[in-house]
Amino acid sequence: MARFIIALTIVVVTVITRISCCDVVKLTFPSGFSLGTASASYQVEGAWNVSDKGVNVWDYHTHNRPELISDGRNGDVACNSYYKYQEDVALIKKIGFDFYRFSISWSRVLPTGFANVISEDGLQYYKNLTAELVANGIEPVVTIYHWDHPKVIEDMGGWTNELIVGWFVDYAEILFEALGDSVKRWITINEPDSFCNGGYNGVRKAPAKQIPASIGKYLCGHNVLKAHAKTFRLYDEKFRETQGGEVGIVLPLKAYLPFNASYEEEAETAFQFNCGWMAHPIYHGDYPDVMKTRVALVSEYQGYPWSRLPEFSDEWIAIINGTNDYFGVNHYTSELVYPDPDEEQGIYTYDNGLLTTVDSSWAASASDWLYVNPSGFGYLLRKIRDEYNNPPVWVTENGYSDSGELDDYNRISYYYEYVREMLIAIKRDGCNVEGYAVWSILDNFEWQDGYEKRFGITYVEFDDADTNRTAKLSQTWWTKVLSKRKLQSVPTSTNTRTRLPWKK
Ligand code: GBH
Repeated sequence: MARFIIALTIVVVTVITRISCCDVVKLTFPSGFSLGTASASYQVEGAWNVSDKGVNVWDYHTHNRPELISDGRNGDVACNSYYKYQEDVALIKKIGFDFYRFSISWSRVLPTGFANVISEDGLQYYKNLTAELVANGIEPVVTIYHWDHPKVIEDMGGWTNELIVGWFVDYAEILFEALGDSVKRWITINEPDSFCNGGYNGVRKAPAKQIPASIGKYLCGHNVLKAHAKTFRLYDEKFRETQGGEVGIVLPLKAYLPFNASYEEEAETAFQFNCGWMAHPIYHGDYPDVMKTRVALVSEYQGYPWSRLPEFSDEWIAIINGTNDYFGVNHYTSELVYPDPDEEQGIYTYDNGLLTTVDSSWAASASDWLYVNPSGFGYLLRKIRDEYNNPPVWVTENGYSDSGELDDYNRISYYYEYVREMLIAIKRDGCNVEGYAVWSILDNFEWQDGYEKRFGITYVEFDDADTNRTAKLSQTWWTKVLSKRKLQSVPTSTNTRTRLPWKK
């Protein structure tokens, strides 16, 4: 009998624990949680040469090196959002999002690249878009820079020239002045790792400069940190008191998981090279120790008389330290990390000394870099909580690519699983996530993948002059999620509408 009672107690306790666990992670959004959707100027606007707009690096890159874009296409027209912004806003409202994250095209606002000429038309477009959002009760979240800087600045070295810091701050100041009464959440720079690596250490992103041995990449990151910090300081000095907004940077973060239990330290190193590269200087002052020692070591091995990772003066460390009002995270996927076996033979190929792979159980997407591993999202959010003293986090992008299916069950299940992980991280683990954005509201120009990889919850007919939009099933699903403020189950696949043969 005693045994039976003990057994019964165990069962009851287990059930209660389970229930309270599930209660904690009921799939509702916390009150005050902000749900939005995102885009970027070059990916959606089109209108690449209207009015007095200047040429930016992506105009130049796609026009001059179409062979570097998988379908040879460009953002000249894209989604036509320059002309269709009212339709876009109406759609965002209909779906029920709280905020819209869009970016500003530097060369549309400053045709010469510099602050000597401000394009009235260019600025007016962003004033109109912002006003339209506000009038419809949608919060504007503005990215100052999402990869499309003026070509003239690239002619002078772009992000590898420290003078860009001043030019960037001039540009940001014009935006704070023009839009800051309505815009309360600013993102200085989107994903330094992506354009510094893709653009100055390879050819996947503009300006496609293959500067050897990550020298260009690290220099780019160095100047990004300075530009971000100076912009933050400017906001503090001139705008914060009257405008009362928040300023942060957005980092592209993968979850780096140990390939097996003995590679915890390697996973930590991968995290520091990815997230810590930008976040450590911003939250703790200076680059992570492991980055400094590893890059110095490999640089020496390669015969450089100095480390390819630049150094900050004490002055710059102080300027950069503490310049994030919130932590912006773009998250899509995970990787498994293990040590490069060559290093045992004394051969140093990679600054971080690591190789990565993916688990064969992770579902694929249309993008070669995106595999589905929802638990990585929770892992990453807890890591940020622990590493940076639980800062307020805004997930500024999360999404899944396919080739344009209208009944996009894979996308719905991706969102369900990933958002569920996020809700658990918030409710069970106390991660301070305040907002989340769906990438993307529309199919759009996917950089080196052209129009072939689609991330939208809305289908866009790029071959039609009207660039018509059609709801995908995931759009309908998000509409329901937003109206209930609760995750909805994933519909099971019945008949599948494949991508449209568009009817004119
Ligand atoms: C985001 O980057 C971008 O902010 C957004 O503009 C884009 O549309 C969206 O993702 C979907 O791609 O070239 O093989 O070295 C996501 C993070 C980081 C993913 C760079 C692709 C390049 C892999 N990206 N990464 S590779």
